[in-house]
Amino acid sequence: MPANLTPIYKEAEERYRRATDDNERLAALKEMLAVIPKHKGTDKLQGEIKAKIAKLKKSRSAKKGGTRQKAPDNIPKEGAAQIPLVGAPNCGKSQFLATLTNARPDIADYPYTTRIPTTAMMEWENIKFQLIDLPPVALASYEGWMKSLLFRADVIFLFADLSSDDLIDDVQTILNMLDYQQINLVNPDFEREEDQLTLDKVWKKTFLLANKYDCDEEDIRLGFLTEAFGDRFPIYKINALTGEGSDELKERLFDSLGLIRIYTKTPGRDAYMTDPVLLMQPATVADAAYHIHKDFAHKLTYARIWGEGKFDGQRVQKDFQIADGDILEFHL
Ligand SMILES: Nc1nc2c(ncn2[C@@H]2O[C@H](COP(=O)(O)OP(=O)(O)OP(=O)(O)O)[C@@H](O)[C@H]2O)c(=O)[nH]1
Ligand SMILES: [Mg+2]
Repeated sequence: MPANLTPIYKEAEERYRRATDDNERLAALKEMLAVIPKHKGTDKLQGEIKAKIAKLKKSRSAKKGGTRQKAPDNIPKEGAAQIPLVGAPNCGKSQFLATLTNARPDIADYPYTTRIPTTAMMEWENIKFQLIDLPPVALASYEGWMKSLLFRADVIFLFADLSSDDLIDDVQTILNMLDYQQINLVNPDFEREEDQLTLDKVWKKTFLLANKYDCDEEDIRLGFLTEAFGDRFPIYKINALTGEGSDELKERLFDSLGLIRIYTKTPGRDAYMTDPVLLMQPATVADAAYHIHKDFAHKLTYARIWGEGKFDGQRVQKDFQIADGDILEFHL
């Protein structure tokens, strides 16, 4: 039986031949299918068009899947510490990030808003901490890349939601899940003893953030939270909408890192106080010089120091212990 194709069909077919991308091809094929005379003589042709449409749709959705944003399992560290925000759905992690940094993550009053990590810098005095907003740590969303990020973290901010009656269970579930992953959350003051050294377990200094401290019955729930976890973690009352409570937290965070800030100057000039060198405690004049340049440390003969408990410009040797806020002038 002849197909008897109409001019309107032939036009659509011509468009299909000339199409330069899959969207145009798909649109033309659909039109061909819509206008093709429907009788026995075109059955085979209709089948071919349908098969082409199906193939194109499949390849388009495969491409879409391929370009979907992928979560990284390693985020290069910046600033004084890398700190993932860990918590149950909806506890206010993204709100905290939005209020304390320049980032603008999605925030919503429904769970599972955050799907991939967002990184942003939180300022404190003249240094910055790197926060990572994560999807909730819950069975429904926990993926391998999250484990990798948590393994690399310097400190963890664990969130509890003071507006939720489930807050104790939520925190406990997270602790259990992470424990199962060999990630043990500990008090920032915790010092690991030699006999606690295990190769397959990591220990992460953790602050418990009791968020939504502006909600109804917040003090009652805070009481339950303190009873359950107050011995294990320091608890900070936070209002992520305003940032209230975060100053105290940031100060304690810096203390927990065991870092000191050192400033350098050249003779006859003032020190540049906005850009400190960060060193692990305990540190000496030689460590500070080494941080600036390896050769510098070798050539150094002495330094002059300004800081608490020292005479201004006091002459010190390489092995002199330095403290947070000291200004150093190196002499070769
Ligand atoms: N009243 C009050 N509401 C808050 C506070 N922090 C967050 N919220 C609100 O709680 C809801 C959830 O906040 P999100 O920041 O999206 O929560 P999340 O933890 O990132 O949620 P997921 O991405 O789903 O894990 C939003 O409507 C926020 O505005 C707070 O301290 N007080
Ligand atoms: Mg979020």
